[in-house]
Amino acid sequence: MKSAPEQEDLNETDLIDLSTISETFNIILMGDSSTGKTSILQRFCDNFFKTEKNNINYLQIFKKVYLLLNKSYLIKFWDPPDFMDNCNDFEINMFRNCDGIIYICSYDNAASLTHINTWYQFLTQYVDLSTKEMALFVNKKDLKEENKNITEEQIDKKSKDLQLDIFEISAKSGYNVNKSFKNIIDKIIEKYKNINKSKGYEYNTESSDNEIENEKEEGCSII
Ligand SMILES: Nc1nc2c(ncn2[C@@H]2O[C@H](COP(=O)(O)OP(=O)(O)OP(=O)(O)O)[C@@H](O)[C@H]2O)c(=O)[nH]1
Ligand SMILES: [Mg+2]
Repeated sequence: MKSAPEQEDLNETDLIDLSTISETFNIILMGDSSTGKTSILQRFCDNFFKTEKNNINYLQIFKKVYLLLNKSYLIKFWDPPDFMDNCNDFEINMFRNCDGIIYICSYDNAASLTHINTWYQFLTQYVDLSTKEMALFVNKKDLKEENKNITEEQIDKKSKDLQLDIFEISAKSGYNVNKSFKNIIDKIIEKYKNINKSKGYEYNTESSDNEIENEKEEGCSII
Protein backbone atom coordinates (compact mmCIF):
# COMPACT_ATOMS: atom_id res chain seq x y z
CA MET A 1 0.00 0.00 0.00
CA LYS A 2 1.44 3.38 -0.94
CA SER A 3 1.62 6.04 1.71
CA ALA A 4 -0.69 9.04 1.76
CA PRO A 5 0.54 12.47 0.60
CA GLU A 6 2.70 14.50 2.94
CA GLN A 7 1.30 16.84 5.57
CA GLU A 8 2.09 19.92 3.40
CA ASP A 9 -0.55 18.79 0.91
CA LEU A 10 -3.29 19.61 3.40
CA ASN A 11 -5.41 22.60 2.47
CA GLU A 12 -7.68 24.72 4.59
CA THR A 13 -10.65 22.35 4.28
CA ASP A 14 -8.63 20.03 6.50
CA LEU A 15 -8.88 22.40 9.43
CA ILE A 16 -11.22 21.10 12.09
CA ASP A 17 -11.55 22.64 15.52
CA LEU A 18 -11.02 19.52 17.60
CA SER A 19 -12.16 21.32 20.78
CA THR A 20 -15.73 21.07 19.42
CA ILE A 21 -15.51 17.34 18.74
CA SER A 22 -17.00 14.97 21.32
CA GLU A 23 -15.57 11.78 19.87
CA THR A 24 -13.97 10.37 16.73
CA PHE A 25 -15.19 7.25 14.95
CA ASN A 26 -13.65 5.28 12.11
CA ILE A 27 -15.48 3.56 9.28
CA ILE A 28 -13.78 1.45 6.59
CA LEU A 29 -15.19 0.96 3.10
CA MET A 30 -14.45 -2.44 1.56
CA GLY A 31 -15.34 -3.66 -1.89
CA ASP A 32 -14.15 -4.43 -5.39
CA SER A 33 -12.48 -1.85 -7.56
CA SER A 34 -14.78 0.50 -9.47
CA THR A 35 -17.83 -0.19 -7.34
CA GLY A 36 -17.71 3.50 -6.39
CA LYS A 37 -16.16 3.59 -2.88
CA THR A 38 -14.31 6.86 -3.50
CA SER A 39 -17.27 8.36 -5.37
CA ILE A 40 -19.62 7.53 -2.50
CA LEU A 41 -17.34 9.31 -0.01
CA GLN A 42 -16.96 12.29 -2.33
CA ARG A 43 -20.75 12.50 -2.53
CA PHE A 44 -21.32 12.16 1.22
CA CYS A 45 -18.47 14.35 2.40
CA ASP A 46 -18.39 17.07 -0.24
CA ASN A 47 -21.52 16.53 -2.31
CA PHE A 48 -19.91 16.11 -5.71
CA PHE A 49 -19.63 13.38 -8.31
CA LYS A 50 -17.26 12.96 -11.20
CA THR A 51 -17.76 10.55 -14.06
CA GLU A 52 -14.06 9.76 -14.55
CA LYS A 53 -12.58 6.96 -12.49
CA ASN A 54 -10.68 7.98 -9.37
CA ASN A 55 -7.30 6.45 -10.13
CA ILE A 56 -5.76 6.83 -6.70
CA ASN A 57 -3.65 3.97 -5.50
CA TYR A 58 -3.06 4.90 -1.91
CA LEU A 59 -5.12 4.88 1.25
CA GLN A 60 -7.36 7.96 1.46
CA ILE A 61 -9.00 9.19 4.62
CA PHE A 62 -12.11 11.32 4.22
CA LYS A 63 -13.42 13.29 7.16
CA LYS A 64 -16.82 14.63 8.07
CA VAL A 65 -18.10 16.44 11.11
CA TYR A 66 -21.44 14.90 12.03
CA LEU A 67 -23.93 16.61 14.32
CA LEU A 68 -26.29 14.63 16.51
CA LEU A 69 -28.19 15.80 19.59
CA ASN A 70 -26.10 18.99 20.01
CA LYS A 71 -22.85 17.11 19.81
CA SER A 72 -20.27 17.05 17.03
CA TYR A 73 -18.52 13.85 16.08
CA LEU A 74 -15.60 13.50 13.72
CA ILE A 75 -16.15 10.58 11.37
CA LYS A 76 -13.09 9.32 9.53
CA PHE A 77 -13.75 7.18 6.47
CA TRP A 78 -10.93 4.88 5.39
CA ASP A 79 -10.83 4.20 1.66
CA PRO A 80 -8.10 1.62 1.06
CA PRO A 81 -6.62 1.04 -2.39
CA ASP A 82 -7.95 -1.70 -4.62
CA PHE A 83 -6.04 -4.70 -3.43
CA MET A 84 -4.85 -5.79 -0.04
CA ASP A 85 -2.74 -8.81 0.58
CA ASN A 86 -0.47 -9.81 3.44
CA CYS A 87 -1.64 -6.96 5.64
CA ASN A 88 1.01 -5.01 7.50
CA ASP A 89 0.63 -3.92 11.13
CA PHE A 90 -0.79 -0.54 10.16
CA GLU A 91 -3.53 -2.14 8.08
CA ILE A 92 -4.33 -4.72 10.75
CA ASN A 93 -4.63 -1.93 13.33
CA MET A 94 -6.88 0.00 10.97
CA PHE A 95 -9.25 -2.98 10.87
CA ARG A 96 -9.08 -3.65 14.60
CA ASN A 97 -9.63 -0.03 15.60
CA CYS A 98 -12.50 0.75 13.27
CA ASP A 99 -16.04 1.19 14.59
CA GLY A 100 -17.85 0.30 11.40
CA ILE A 101 -17.38 -1.46 8.09
CA ILE A 102 -19.34 -0.66 4.96
CA TYR A 103 -19.15 -3.25 2.21
CA ILE A 104 -19.68 -1.85 -1.27
CA CYS A 105 -20.85 -3.56 -4.44
CA SER A 106 -22.40 -2.07 -7.55
CA TYR A 107 -25.31 -2.92 -9.81
CA ASP A 108 -23.14 -3.11 -12.93
CA ASN A 109 -20.90 -5.83 -11.48
CA ALA A 110 -22.50 -9.10 -10.34
CA ALA A 111 -19.15 -10.44 -9.11
CA SER A 112 -18.82 -7.50 -6.73
CA LEU A 113 -21.84 -8.82 -4.80
CA THR A 114 -20.44 -12.37 -4.72
CA HIS A 115 -17.10 -10.97 -3.53
CA ILE A 116 -18.68 -9.44 -0.42
CA ASN A 117 -18.18 -12.88 1.16
CA THR A 118 -14.50 -12.71 0.20
CA TRP A 119 -14.09 -9.29 1.85
CA TYR A 120 -16.00 -10.55 4.88
CA GLN A 121 -13.78 -13.64 5.20
CA PHE A 122 -10.68 -11.56 4.61
CA LEU A 123 -11.55 -9.34 7.58
CA THR A 124 -12.36 -12.22 9.90
CA GLN A 125 -8.65 -13.10 9.85
CA TYR A 126 -7.94 -9.91 11.76
CA VAL A 127 -11.12 -8.77 13.50
CA ASP A 128 -14.01 -10.08 15.54
CA LEU A 129 -16.68 -8.73 13.21
CA SER A 130 -19.41 -9.14 15.84
CA THR A 131 -17.88 -6.08 17.57
CA LYS A 132 -18.34 -3.84 14.48
CA GLU A 133 -21.36 -2.08 13.04
CA MET A 134 -21.69 -3.19 9.44
CA ALA A 135 -23.79 -2.52 6.36
CA LEU A 136 -23.80 -3.30 2.66
CA PHE A 137 -24.28 -0.47 0.16
CA VAL A 138 -25.34 -1.48 -3.34
CA ASN A 139 -24.19 1.43 -5.48
CA LYS A 140 -25.14 2.73 -8.95
CA LYS A 141 -28.89 2.47 -8.37
CA ASP A 142 -29.26 5.18 -11.05
CA LEU A 143 -28.28 2.76 -13.86
CA LYS A 144 -30.95 1.74 -16.35
CA GLU A 145 -32.48 -1.68 -15.66
CA GLU A 146 -30.80 -3.19 -18.75
CA ASN A 147 -27.39 -2.24 -17.33
CA LYS A 148 -28.02 -3.79 -13.91
CA ASN A 149 -26.57 -7.25 -13.33
CA ILE A 150 -27.79 -7.78 -9.78
CA THR A 151 -31.34 -8.72 -8.82
CA GLU A 152 -33.31 -7.77 -5.72
CA GLU A 153 -33.45 -11.50 -4.81
CA GLN A 154 -29.66 -11.79 -4.85
CA ILE A 155 -29.37 -8.71 -2.64
CA ASP A 156 -31.94 -10.08 -0.16
CA LYS A 157 -30.13 -13.40 -0.02
CA LYS A 158 -26.80 -11.71 0.69
CA SER A 159 -28.42 -9.63 3.41
CA LYS A 160 -29.75 -12.77 5.10
CA ASP A 161 -26.59 -14.85 4.63
CA LEU A 162 -24.27 -12.28 6.14
CA GLN A 163 -26.80 -10.60 8.47
CA LEU A 164 -26.12 -7.21 6.91
CA ASP A 165 -28.40 -4.20 6.55
CA ILE A 166 -28.63 -3.36 2.86
CA PHE A 167 -28.90 0.10 1.35
CA GLU A 168 -29.34 0.79 -2.35
CA ILE A 169 -27.64 4.04 -3.20
CA SER A 170 -26.32 6.16 -6.04
CA ALA A 171 -23.20 8.25 -5.61
CA LYS A 172 -24.07 9.79 -8.96
CA SER A 173 -27.55 11.07 -8.14
CA GLY A 174 -27.08 11.15 -4.37
CA TYR A 175 -30.02 8.77 -3.94
CA ASN A 176 -30.21 7.42 -0.38
CA VAL A 177 -26.57 8.33 0.39
CA ASN A 178 -27.09 10.56 3.45
CA LYS A 179 -29.79 8.31 4.89
CA SER A 180 -27.63 5.20 4.56
CA PHE A 181 -24.59 6.77 6.19
CA LYS A 182 -26.81 8.25 8.90
CA ASN A 183 -28.11 4.78 9.73
CA ILE A 184 -24.70 3.26 10.45
CA ILE A 185 -23.22 6.38 12.08
CA ASP A 186 -26.20 6.70 14.45
CA LYS A 187 -25.80 3.06 15.44
CA ILE A 188 -22.11 3.58 16.18
CA ILE A 189 -22.87 6.65 18.31
CA GLU A 190 -25.67 4.82 20.12
CA LYS A 191 -23.36 1.92 20.92
CA TYR A 192 -20.69 4.33 22.19
CA LYS A 193 -23.25 6.08 24.43
CA ASN A 194 -24.54 2.79 25.80
CA ILE A 195 -21.02 1.68 26.69
CA ASN A 196 -20.38 5.01 28.43
CA LYS A 197 -23.75 4.92 30.19
CA SER A 198 -22.84 1.54 31.60
CA LYS A 199 -19.76 3.26 33.00
CA GLY A 200 -21.94 5.94 34.63
CA TYR A 201 -21.68 8.86 32.13
CA GLU A 202 -24.83 10.96 31.54
CA TYR A 203 -26.04 12.19 28.13
CA ASN A 204 -28.33 15.01 27.04
CA THR A 205 -31.03 13.23 25.03
CA GLU A 206 -32.90 16.34 23.83
CA SER A 207 -32.82 16.65 20.06
CA SER A 208 -31.77 19.87 18.37
CA ASP A 209 -33.12 21.52 15.21
CA ASN A 210 -29.92 20.81 13.36
CA GLU A 211 -29.73 17.23 14.53
CA ILE A 212 -28.96 15.66 11.21
CA GLU A 213 -27.36 18.64 9.57
CA ASN A 214 -23.71 18.14 8.90
CA GLU A 215 -21.23 20.99 9.00
CA LYS A 216 -20.18 21.83 5.50
CA GLU A 217 -17.25 24.14 6.20
CA GLU A 218 -15.02 21.24 7.18
CA GLY A 219 -16.54 19.02 4.52
CA CYS A 220 -14.32 16.21 3.42
CA SER A 221 -10.64 16.14 2.94
CA ILE A 222 -8.02 13.76 1.79
CA ILE A 223 -4.91 13.41 3.87
N1 LIG B 1 -23.62 5.44 -12.90
C1 LIG B 1 -22.89 5.51 -11.76
N2 LIG B 1 -21.54 5.49 -11.83
C2 LIG B 1 -20.86 5.57 -10.67
C3 LIG B 1 -21.50 5.68 -9.40
N3 LIG B 1 -20.55 5.72 -8.45
C4 LIG B 1 -19.37 5.64 -9.07
N4 LIG B 1 -19.54 5.56 -10.42
C5 LIG B 1 -18.49 5.47 -11.43
O1 LIG B 1 -17.78 4.24 -11.25
C6 LIG B 1 -16.40 4.41 -11.55
C7 LIG B 1 -15.57 3.92 -10.37
O2 LIG B 1 -15.76 4.80 -9.25
P1 LIG B 1 -14.67 4.91 -8.09
O3 LIG B 1 -15.26 5.79 -7.06
O4 LIG B 1 -13.34 5.27 -8.64
O5 LIG B 1 -14.62 3.39 -7.59
P2 LIG B 1 -13.74 2.76 -6.41
O6 LIG B 1 -14.55 1.70 -5.77
O7 LIG B 1 -13.22 3.84 -5.53
O8 LIG B 1 -12.55 2.07 -7.20
P3 LIG B 1 -11.05 1.74 -6.67
O9 LIG B 1 -10.48 2.99 -6.11
O10 LIG B 1 -10.31 1.27 -7.89
O11 LIG B 1 -11.16 0.63 -5.65
C8 LIG B 1 -16.21 5.89 -11.88
O12 LIG B 1 -16.20 6.05 -13.28
C9 LIG B 1 -17.43 6.57 -11.27
O13 LIG B 1 -17.80 7.74 -11.96
C10 LIG B 1 -22.94 5.73 -9.39
O14 LIG B 1 -23.61 5.85 -8.36
N5 LIG B 1 -23.58 5.63 -10.60
MG1 LIG C 1 -11.28 4.46 -5.03
